[in-house]
This record gives sequence, C-alpha cells and structure tokens, in this order.
Amino acid sequence: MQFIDRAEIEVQAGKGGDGLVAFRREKYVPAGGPAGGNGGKGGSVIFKASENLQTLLDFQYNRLFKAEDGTRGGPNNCTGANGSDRLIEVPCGTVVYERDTEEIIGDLVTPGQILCVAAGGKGGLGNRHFLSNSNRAPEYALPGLDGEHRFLRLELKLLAEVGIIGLPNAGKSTLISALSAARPKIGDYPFTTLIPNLGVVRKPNGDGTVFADIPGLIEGAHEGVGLGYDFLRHIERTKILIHLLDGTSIDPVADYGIIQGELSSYGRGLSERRQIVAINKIDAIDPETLQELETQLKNMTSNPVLSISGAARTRLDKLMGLVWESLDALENEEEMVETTSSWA
Ligand SMILES: Nc1nc2c(ncn2[C@@H]2O[C@H](COP(=O)(O)OP(=O)(O)OP(=O)(O)O)[C@@H](O)[C@H]2O)c(=O)[nH]1
Ligand SMILES: [Mg+2]
Repeated sequence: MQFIDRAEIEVQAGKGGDGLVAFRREKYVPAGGPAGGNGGKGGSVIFKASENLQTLLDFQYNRLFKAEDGTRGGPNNCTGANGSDRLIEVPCGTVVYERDTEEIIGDLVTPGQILCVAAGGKGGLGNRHFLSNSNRAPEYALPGLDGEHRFLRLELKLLAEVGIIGLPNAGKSTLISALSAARPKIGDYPFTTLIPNLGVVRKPNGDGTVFADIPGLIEGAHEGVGLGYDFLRHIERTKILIHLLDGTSIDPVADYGIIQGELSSYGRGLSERRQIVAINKIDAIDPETLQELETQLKNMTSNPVLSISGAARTRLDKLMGLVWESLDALENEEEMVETTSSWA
C-alpha cells in the first residue's frame, strides 16, 4: 500500500436552483396570482472521518469533487429539488487547509466526524414570495446562489499517543513489532522504514494505545534531509515520545544530541514533549559501557532513562510501565487544568 499523506483537491458545492416567475393559469380563475416556486438548495461537499482509510491515496487520482445543483422552482408554488450532498470519506487525522491562505478549515479526528468544506448555494426565491398588497403580480424572481468553491490542501497527521523516534537502525521497528501486532520491515541497514507504522499496544486495563514508528531521523531532517522531516508531522500529535538510542553505535550520546537538535529545529513543541530515553540493544553491549552511558544520559536530561533490548525483549515491561505512568500523569495534569479553568 502506498502511504500518501498530503493531497490538494478542488471542491465545488452545488448552485442553488433559480426561483421561478409563473402565474396560476387555471380555468375559470380570471387573474391567477403569482405561483413561481423557490429554487432548491445546492448540495454541499462534506468530509467524513473514517477508520477504514489510512492514507490520502484516493485523492491522488481524484481531485475534483462536486456536489449536485439544486433544481429550479416549479409552477404552482413548488420548491425545486435540493441537490444531493457529496460525502467524501477521509482518514481520521486529516487536517483540512484552505490551499492559498493556509487557514485551517477543520480537523477530522474522531470516526464519523463530519465537516462541511463547501456549502451549497441557497435557492432563489420564486415570484410567489414577492406577492404583497402593493404588488399583486410580481414579475421577478431571484437566481440561485453559487455554491462555495475552494481549493483545499489535505494533510494527514497520524493520531498516535506514543511516537518512537531515533536515528535510522536504532531498532524502532523491532521495538514496535515486539510490543504490538504490527509487523513492519526490519533490516540491518538504515532507512528500512519508509512510511510510518502504527501498532496498537494494550494497556494493563485492556485499553488500546496507538504507537507510531516513524522512519529514522538524521541530522538536517528538519531541513528536509533524509526521510525524516516529512514524517515528523506524524508525531506532532503524540503525547509522549520513546527516544530510542542504538547502544552499540559509535557515540550514542552524540546520537541523542542529533535527535534533540532535530526536534528543536522542527519546533511545534516537539522538543518539550515528554520523552522516555531508551538505550537499545543491551544484549550486545558490555555492562560497564552501558553503565557509563546511562549515567551520562541521566546527567543530560530530566526524562527517565533506561536500557532495553527490543530484539531480546529485555525489560520491555519496565519501558511500558514508564509509558503508562507518563500517559496517566499527563491525563491527570489535563484534568487538573480543566478543573482549575472551570473555577476561574
Ligand atoms: N542486537 C540487537 N539488535 C537489534 C535490536 N533491536 C533491533 N536490532 C537490529 O537492528 C537493526 C535495525 O532494526 P530496525 O528495527 O529495522 O531499526 P529501525 O530503527 O526501525 O531502522 P529504520 O527503519 O531504518 O529507521 C536490525 O538488524 C535489527 O535486527 C536489539 O535489541 N539487539
Ligand atoms: Mg524501521
């Protein structure tokens, strides 16, 4: 499956039907009054978030989405038919921007959520509407209004709570496959992962939490070097990050610095995101070196530091314990903020 997480499309809502000018012409009714009906409303273009879609691939081929026009008002005061709406399914996590102004029109997060991206035009009023004491036979009606027309940019930002980040080859994909049912490709070379992988990990209470393994970041990723930058967007919405270090690399401390640097250069709060720093591949490191490395890292960050092996599945329960603890702590903080603001 191709992973497409950006698209540009054009949406055109339906035009409202024109109002009609008509007079009643009935046998034996000498001067029939105005009887032109109103036009029907134009259909709208509406997005709906769907759990069944994972990419914006469909929008690569199909770029123009139109809703139906309303029909003209009828005689005998009949209102024209409304145009049908055009319903378009998008994956959960799709952010919709107005292409030229970059204004966010909406963010489709929960399954079933609906967003009108182009409203249908109102139908025009028929001449019957203009009947008054001073004008018994209005000979005019209003045209239907045009439907909204917009160019949109769609951006998919995955909705994972936990992001796994690190340099290429750190063991991110191995870790997500040890923790969840996700089976991404694993290779002993950098840039094995070319698209983000999602995996659902069960909390002790049975709730599912989504983890995302994104392609490896390298120095300069925020400027577009390697694959990383494009994918940093997918961890923007995570609550915590597992920062995975290859303990067997030449200089894991420098590796740590590179990733931190990339997060700060990217901005959008990523460098302040709560992290769990995990030294990986401890099955292949001698205990003394590991001890030293742990001490060094602990001096560099206030985030928890621990050592694991994704491949040997060593201390993954400890890692997960820290993940759940951090998520719970964040939830409690959010609740505190909510209660405080409701007092204010
Ligand atoms: N010894 C050892 N090797 C590991 C461990 N975890 C992963 N590896 C190996 O490290 C290499 C890279 O693993 P991946 O899981 O593909 O790494 P990645 O971080 O997803 O790499 P990219 O997708 O390229 O960014 C593979 O050869 C893995 O078998 C571990 O705990 N111990
Ligand atoms: Mg990978």
